[in-house]
Amino acid sequence: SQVPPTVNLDNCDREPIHIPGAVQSHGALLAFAPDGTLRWASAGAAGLLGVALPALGERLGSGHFGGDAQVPLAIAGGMEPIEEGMPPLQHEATLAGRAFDVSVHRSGGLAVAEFEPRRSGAEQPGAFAIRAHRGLDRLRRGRSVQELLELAVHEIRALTGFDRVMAYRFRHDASGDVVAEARDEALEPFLNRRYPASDIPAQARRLYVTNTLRLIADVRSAPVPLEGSGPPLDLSQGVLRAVSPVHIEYLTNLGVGASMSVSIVVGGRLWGMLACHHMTARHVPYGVRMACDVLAHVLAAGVQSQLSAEHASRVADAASLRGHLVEALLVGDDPVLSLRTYAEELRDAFEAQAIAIAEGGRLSLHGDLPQQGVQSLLEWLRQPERSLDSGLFAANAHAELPPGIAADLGSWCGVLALRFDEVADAWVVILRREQIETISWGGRPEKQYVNGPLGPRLTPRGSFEVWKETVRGTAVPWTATEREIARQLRDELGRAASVRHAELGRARN
Ligand code: BLA
Repeated sequence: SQVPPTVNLDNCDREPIHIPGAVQSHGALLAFAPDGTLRWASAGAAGLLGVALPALGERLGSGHFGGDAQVPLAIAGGMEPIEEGMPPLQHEATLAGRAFDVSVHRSGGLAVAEFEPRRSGAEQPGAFAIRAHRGLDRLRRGRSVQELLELAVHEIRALTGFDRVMAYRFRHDASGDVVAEARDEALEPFLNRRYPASDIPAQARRLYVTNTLRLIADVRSAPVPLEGSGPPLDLSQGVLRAVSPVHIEYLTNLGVGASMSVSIVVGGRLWGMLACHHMTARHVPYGVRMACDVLAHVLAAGVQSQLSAEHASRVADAASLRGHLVEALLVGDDPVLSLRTYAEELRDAFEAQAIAIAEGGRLSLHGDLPQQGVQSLLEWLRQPERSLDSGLFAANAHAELPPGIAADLGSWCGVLALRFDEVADAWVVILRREQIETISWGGRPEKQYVNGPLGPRLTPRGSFEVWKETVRGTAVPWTATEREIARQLRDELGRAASVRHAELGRARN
């Protein structure tokens, strides 16, 4: 087997999951060289397919595949039009009277054919196509990112019958939130839970950008080894690739019997996933999986356009708020009083939790802020050696502030400070709380999970505890857009302040 002898919590981001040397047990894999020589076969493939196959190292002949030339032709088809790394081509085959879905792709110069038996009694393709089409139609009506995700989890659940379907949205640091969920009422809700980046290691995320759907049909069944020789077979584009044992333990601890996830790729990045659980084994037919994949593509396109719209409206709102602030500053006598009127709008525009406005020794606080902490922060910022980047200071961790100030600020770890008037020493300080303070664990505390050999880490609660450790003393970082909005705010308030000083000067003369 290609799997390192011990995959554990410390090395699982280096586990080569693309070459597991095994497939899942619900199908069979055969890999042929261009001359028709069988190079790799999953153990017991002939039995699962019910036909004679060439021995390893032998070439395909007329006696194989029940004499049906269609199958070898389909496999050979995988050599010609598809390049390495491209998704599989799809075929159907009937072997010994049983129907199979056959996915063929190219890997390491070989044509890799993966066979999945079709369940009898499956829905008629025509009826299914109509259902899938209606689902897509409903999805297209989503008018916000949240609405799109809620529609998507319901549609995927309706198409597949999974016990639980979640929309998982990645955050700035690759941790993720369950932001929508459709589930069997009997199951504990996972909505609003947050998981650390390490629950889906980097190599898995990279793989999921190109291979956007994977099914783990039976978590409890042992993987079937590949037999053959040569360099390990890369199954990145495969549909039967055996799953990392660490992830199997996670799913087992959760009591999950089958899992499917579909990537939501936005702008070439893994933006989120639709993650499905079934409490028992579940083989989702290839055609249904493809419909889910199409749905995820439509979803991703919808998300992308909603995100651009949200960005545009945020920038526009900020511009109009700036207009109000400048006007207030110009007509009012007292900058602190003038800006104070807009404290709540400012706070919301920056998705912050508090605002401080200062001029000289005066300080106006909005939100549950410690006065001493803000005062010592301002004293520190005022020091001439503090080189502000065009009048702006941004931090999102206690570690970026002197320890004494961090201690005085308590749970306020995110600081975006702008000095808009050097003469009057006037500041707007926007503050965010520690991430831990802004989210609570959504699960029932009494819910006990069974632990596997790697312990409680691989359970939702263990996972959440890990997330808390990794973000202690940090706030959500300020985005490029927010810094830009802050810079523009500083510039325009600065100009308004100069105008005021000039007018006051004239009035005095
Ligand atoms: C893969 N981890 C995954 C996947 C998900 C998660 C959705 C995609 C595979 C799938 O469809 O099941 C994570 N799944 C979750 C989370 C929830 C969920 C958070 O349902 C919450 C309800 N996993 C760990 C740790 C490691 C790890 C600590 O928790 C390693 C240190 C590894 N996760 C891991 C690996 C994969 C994975 C290696 C890739 C599996 C594969 O494709 O082979």
